[in-house]
Amino acid sequence: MIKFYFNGSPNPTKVALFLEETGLAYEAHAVDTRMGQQFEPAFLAINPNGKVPAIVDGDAIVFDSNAILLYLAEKTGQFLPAEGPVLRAELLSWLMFVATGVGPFSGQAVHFKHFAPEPVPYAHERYQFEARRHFTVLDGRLADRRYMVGDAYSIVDMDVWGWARMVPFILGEDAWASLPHLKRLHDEIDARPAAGRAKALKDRFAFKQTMDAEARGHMFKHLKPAA
Ligand SMILES: N[C@@H](CCC(=O)N[C@@H](CS)C(=O)NCC(=O)O)C(=O)O
Repeated sequence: MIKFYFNGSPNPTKVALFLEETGLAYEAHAVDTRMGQQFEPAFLAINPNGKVPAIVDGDAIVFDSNAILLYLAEKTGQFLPAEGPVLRAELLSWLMFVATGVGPFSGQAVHFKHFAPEPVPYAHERYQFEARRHFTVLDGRLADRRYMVGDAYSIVDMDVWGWARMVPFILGEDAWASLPHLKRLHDEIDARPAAGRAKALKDRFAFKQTMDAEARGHMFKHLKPAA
């Protein structure tokens, strides 16, 4: 039975989507990052980076959402594009694009838009610009194709959905108007029963809801404690 360490944020939710799409047997383990559970020794032994998601599959430990998607897709043979070097190259390129671009820039955009203790206009504008630019690259990719790679729904689409869900929160409620192709893919995936189950998984656990001083202390370690 796969152990799935998660919270309700974008990176774990795309792995939850894969687990729900495939029906793989898994046991969900909540890691409440607002309570600092990502830094407990037992979890750091699984992911020394102290972030979710991570999975334990027998003797195999995998952390980082894109590594987990690729690992599970290869293990099951599901949601991978057809074989061949051309589609394999596209799969790796787009997975890495989401892993190193869309995710980190969106994360920083969210931080400076919603959570920074004081306004930092330069950082806010830079990360808004870069997050929007990355989503625009995805939108362009989807302008003349239904799915990100090949002609079938794959782990790259799940990866994109995980962050696309957050577009209004990251860029603002009006952002969808300029990302119609990405919105179309988001809506298609979001309507799948497995996506509904993936999003609802967090509701089975009592995650801390408030981003108070204690939560900020756990999640933004560089902040000095209040005097
Ligand atoms: N590159 C990692 C990023 C994981 C990540 O940033 N996880 C966030 C939630 S989406 C987290 O655990 N944050 C807790 C913290 O930063 O302390 C992935 O794709 O899985």
